[in-house]
Amino acid sequence: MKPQPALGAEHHCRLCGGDLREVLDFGSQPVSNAFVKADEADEVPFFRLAVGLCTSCTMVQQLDEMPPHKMYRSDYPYRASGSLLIRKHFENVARHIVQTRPGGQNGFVVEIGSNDGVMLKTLSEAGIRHLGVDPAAGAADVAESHGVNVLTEFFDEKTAADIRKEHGPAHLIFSANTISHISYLDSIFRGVDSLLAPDGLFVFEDRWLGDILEHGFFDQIYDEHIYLFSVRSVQATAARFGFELVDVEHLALHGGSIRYTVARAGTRRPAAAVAEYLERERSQRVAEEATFVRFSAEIDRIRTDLLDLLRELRSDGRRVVGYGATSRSATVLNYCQIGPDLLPRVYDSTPEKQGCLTPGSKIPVCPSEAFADPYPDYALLFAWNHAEEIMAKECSFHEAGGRWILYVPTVHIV
Ligand code: DWN
Ligand code: ZN
Repeated sequence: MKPQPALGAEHHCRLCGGDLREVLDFGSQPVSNAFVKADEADEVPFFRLAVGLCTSCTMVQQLDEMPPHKMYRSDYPYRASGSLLIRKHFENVARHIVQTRPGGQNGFVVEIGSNDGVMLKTLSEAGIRHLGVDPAAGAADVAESHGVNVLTEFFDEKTAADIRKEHGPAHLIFSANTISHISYLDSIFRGVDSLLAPDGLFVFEDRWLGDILEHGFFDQIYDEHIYLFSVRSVQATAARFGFELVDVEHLALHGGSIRYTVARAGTRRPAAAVAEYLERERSQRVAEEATFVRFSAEIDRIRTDLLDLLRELRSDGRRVVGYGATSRSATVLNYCQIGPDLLPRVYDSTPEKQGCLTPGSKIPVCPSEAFADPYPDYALLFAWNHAEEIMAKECSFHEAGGRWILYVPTVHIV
């Protein structure tokens, strides 16, 4: 994966306008959640998935991007409630909000990217004034069926102004795995500025660049992840719009995420954790090109090892399948050029994905209920972030002699 040397930077940072140094190039990649039927498979859009490092604010971001309406269609298949781990996580988030009651009795909570209501439904049950904002109509319908108030829109400064006019100020704006997915962050922060109460908080969770680089999670790079946030780049971005990063909390979710707490500048004393994580990132050199040169060599190592293993197993007549038709699998399958010849099917529990083909690589997605009919010899686990839950659920596979293949941090079998 040889990134093109920047001959006079043709790409500029979306936030500060600084020069972007190209550091990773995964080539042509599809819309990662375009799980469609066979007759539509050739219409799946592709783009060049390349990543740049801003030489001034250090924000890591995609050089090109897939238009949002092509990614977050009404039939966007991802359902956050699809995993016990995720449901528990957001029940804890919601319980904390119910206990702390931002804004008091009549407080108002807005969630950007509310998906199927996995978090907000607990607030709804507790009678807290709330509003989810999510463009994916299918997921929003599920949320509404659980009594959640949803606005089926993209969140930006116009939507924020409309919400403020109708509901008044928000005392908490929460978001998970969404803010890093939105290229027009300037409009997001201006929207938050117009909607948030003077002493309100903007809290968002996103996977952390530190863990991606440390553990080789290259599959966290796909169309939806426009930015790979670090504490330093989020701090710089918040400051650009009159906000201040006042706290950070590390979460194990998705291989390692950070919960960022942002307040209006000067309204709260930053917690010690902010400086601690800035120091960790400095010592980990997350804003240095050399770190990405090493990372890119690791990615190529994984590709070579994974292809060698799958080809060897095939020539030994072993039956190998995939498990978890994750968005992340798009990068692995298309960058490694893995198709139905090496992986005849992928099992997944999401009804919206079953009976479809994986984007680009066109591997059939089958219901996970059929995983045991009959068990394969090996299963390549794309949903490694749910390994504990899946391996417990499928323990009979292992007892029957089946083995899991994992590809991060390196290719190995368990
Ligand atoms: O950032 C994002 C995260 C939060 O969710 C989004 N951009 C899109 C999506 O990413 P993902 O598809 O990589 O998410 P997950 O949670 O890693 O996907 C897990 C997949 O595995 C789902 O398709 C469901 C499937 N699964 C399964 O088949 N059996 C999951 C579990 C727990 C299972 O038991
Ligand atoms: Zn920048």
